[in-house]
Amino acid sequence: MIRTIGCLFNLLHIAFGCLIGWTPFNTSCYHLSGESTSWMDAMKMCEMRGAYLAHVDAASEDDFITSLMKTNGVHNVWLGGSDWSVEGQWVWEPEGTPFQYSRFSSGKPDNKNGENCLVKQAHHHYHWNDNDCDDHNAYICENRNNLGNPAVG
Ligand SMILES: [Ca+2]
Ligand SMILES: [Ca+2]
Ligand SMILES: [Ca+2]
Repeated sequence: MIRTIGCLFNLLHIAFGCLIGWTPFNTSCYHLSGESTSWMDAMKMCEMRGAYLAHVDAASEDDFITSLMKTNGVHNVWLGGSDWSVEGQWVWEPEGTPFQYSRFSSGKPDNKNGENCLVKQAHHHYHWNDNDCDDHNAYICENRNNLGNPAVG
C-alpha cells in the first residue's frame, strides 16, 4: 500500500513537473511560505530553493495566487516586485524586468514613508500595495515547471 502511494506521488510529480509541496500553474511551480519575513529575506529564501519571489505577468496568474492564499488562510504575501532602484518604476527582481501587468489596489502604490516592496493583501481584495520592505509577510516562490525533466529534485 505504502509502495503504491509512493508510486502515485512519483507519477503526480512527473505528471505536473513540480516538487512535492509546490503547486503547478501554467509553466511554473509555486510554494507559499508558512512563515513571515522581510521582503529581502523572502527573496533569499526563494533563491535558496532555486526559485524567485513570484513574478505575476497575467490576471490568471494573480487569480491563481489569490486562490492559493485563500486555501491556506494567508492574508499578506510578498511578490517579487519593487521600485527600489527608481521611485515609481516597478520592476520584477532580481532581473529588473519592467511590469507587463499590474493589479494595484485603488490609490496604490502610495509610497507611504518610502515604501518600495510589492505585497498582495486580502484587505485590499487581494490586489497589490507597496509596503515597507522591512515589514514581515508570508511570501510565494515561483520556479520553472520541470515538466519533461522529472529527475530534478
Ligand atoms: Ca510568473
Ligand atoms: Ca516606492
Ligand atoms: Ca502602500
